[in-house]
Amino acid sequence: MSTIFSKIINKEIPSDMVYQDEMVTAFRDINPQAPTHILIIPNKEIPTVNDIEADDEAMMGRMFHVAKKIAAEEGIAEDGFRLIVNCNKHGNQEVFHLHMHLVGGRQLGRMLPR
Ligand code: DGP
Repeated sequence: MSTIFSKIINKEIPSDMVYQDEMVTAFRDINPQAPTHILIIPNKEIPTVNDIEADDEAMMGRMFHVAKKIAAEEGIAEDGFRLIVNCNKHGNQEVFHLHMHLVGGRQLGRMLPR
């Protein structure tokens, strides 16, 4: 079940791509919630966290390592940032291709309302 993110990976539709390798792709969110808002996604079509398998562990590590590198490039590493992965309905996931939000560049609020 492909989503619009597969078209972004394959460059069939335009995006503000900041990184791509054989495992992951990163591009700026179309609706940024902060000065830096980048999505880091596997090139493999994995709908949700629930669908991650043991063979995906290297790719998941790559997602975190790329997040770290992009945060440094964006100049937000020292001040800090947030990594978010939403899953299914209660997590308000909208696009069913696994993605990690890298959000920063301003003081963020509490992660969850009390
Ligand atoms: P989530 O709620 O975690 O599923 O977040 C999905 C994010 O994907 C949301 O912040 C907006 C972003 N998004 C959706 N469609 C596109 C698109 O076509 N291009 C880009 N760059 N971002 C998109």
